[in-house]
Amino acid sequence: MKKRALITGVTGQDGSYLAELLLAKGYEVHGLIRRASTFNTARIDHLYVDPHDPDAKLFLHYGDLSDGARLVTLLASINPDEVYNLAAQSHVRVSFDEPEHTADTTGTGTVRLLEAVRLSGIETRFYQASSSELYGATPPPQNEETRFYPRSPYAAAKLYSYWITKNYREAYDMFAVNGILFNHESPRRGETFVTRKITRAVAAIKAGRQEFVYMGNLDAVRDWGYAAEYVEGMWRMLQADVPDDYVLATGTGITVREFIEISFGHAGLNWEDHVRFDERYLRPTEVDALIGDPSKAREKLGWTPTIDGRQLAKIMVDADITALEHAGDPWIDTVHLDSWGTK
Ligand code: NAP
Ligand code: G4F
Repeated sequence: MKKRALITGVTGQDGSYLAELLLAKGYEVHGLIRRASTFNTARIDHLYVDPHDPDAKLFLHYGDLSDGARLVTLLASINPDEVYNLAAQSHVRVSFDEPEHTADTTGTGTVRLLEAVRLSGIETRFYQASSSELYGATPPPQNEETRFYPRSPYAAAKLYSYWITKNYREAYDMFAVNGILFNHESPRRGETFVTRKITRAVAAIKAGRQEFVYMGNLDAVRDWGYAAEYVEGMWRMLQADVPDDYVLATGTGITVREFIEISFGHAGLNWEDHVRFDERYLRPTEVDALIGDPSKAREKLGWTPTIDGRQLAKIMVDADITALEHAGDPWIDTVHLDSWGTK
C-alpha cells in the first residue's frame, strides 16, 4: 500500500529534499505551504505536477503553524501515515529580533500540530525537527545524553518543542521522535545562513559583481553536513521499531573562518582581500562550538553521512558559480544544479 506523508516546511531546504526522497520511495506527499503575495515554492517547483493529472503525487495545502483549527481539519482529511514537522522560523539571529513570533511558530506551533494529530484521532508517526542549538553553551562532543543549554529565543523555542514531543510520546503513546540535527547545508540553503552567504559572495566576487562580504563571528565552530543525507536519517527514524530521539551529525567541526578560507581558495581568491567585519552579524549570546556524535544513529538506524563541511564548501561554491554564470533565477538554477537532487 502506498504510504502518505505530510510535510510542514515543505518549501524550505529540508522540506524540498524530503519531498524528493519520499516521492522517490513511492509516497503520496502532502505539503503545508503559507499563503504569500509572491510564490514561495521555488525549491519544489521541479517536483510539481498538476493535481488534475492522475500521476500527481505531490499535493500542496495552504496552512500555517499558527492556525490550530486548520491543522486539525487538514490532518483529518489527509490522514497521513507520517508527519514531518519541519516548519519553523529557523534563523537564530532573527529570533533575537522576533522572539515572540519565533516562540509562536518554532515552539507553540509544534504543540498545535501534536494536538491536531491527537484531536483528529488519526494513527500517524510524528517527526520533530529538533536542533543542535539545544546544546548551546555545553561544549562538544554532543550526543543524545548531553545537557541542553539554549542560547537564543530560537533554541529556547526548540527546547519546548523537544520536550512536548517527548511528552506526547509518553502521555499518549504516540510514535513521536526528535531528530537532533546539527547544521546541514546545500546549494538550496537559505541565503542568509552563513555557509550560503559565503558561497554566494564567492561567486559574486569571482564574477566581479561584488568586492566585499561583511561577516560576524568567524571563530564559531559548526559541524556542517549535507542536507540531502540528513533527510534520509529523518525518514529512517520513522521506520524504526520503537520511537526514540537521535543525533544526526558528521562528527567533524570546522570554524566559520576555515569554511571561508576553503570557499574563497576553491575559487582562486584570497579571502582576506574580501572579508570584512560588521558587528550587526554578532548575536547577543553566541553558540561557540557544536560537534555532534552520531554513533547512536549509525548503530541503530544504519545512518552514515559521507560529506563534511570541507567538501560542502566546494560543492556549494561550484553550484553558486554555475548558477551565476547561467543567470536567470538563481534559486531554480541551484535546485537543478544540486547533484544530489532527483532532477
Ligand atoms: P528553512 O529553509 O528556513 O525552512 C523553514 C520552512 O518553514 C519553510 O518552508 C517556511 O515557509 C516554513 N514556515 C516558517 N514559518 C511557518 C509557519 N508559521 N507556518 C508554516 N510554515 C512555516 O529551514 P530548514 O533549514 O529547511 O530546516 C527545517 C527545520 O529543521 C526547521 O524547523 C529548522 O529549525 C530545523 N533545523 C534545521 C537545521 C539546519 O541546519 N538546516 C538544523 C537543525 C534543525 P516559507 O518558505 O513560506 O518561509
Ligand atoms: O549559519 P548560521 O546562521 O546557523 P546557526 O546559527 O548555527 O543555526 C543553524 O543551525 C542550527 C543547528 O545547529 C539550526 F537549528 C538553525 O535553524 C540554523 O539552521 O550561523 C552559523 C555561525 C554562527 O555562530 C554565527 O554567529 O556562523 C556565525 N556567523 C558569522 N558571521 C554568521 C555570520 N552567521 C550568519 N548567519 N551570518 C553572518 O554574517
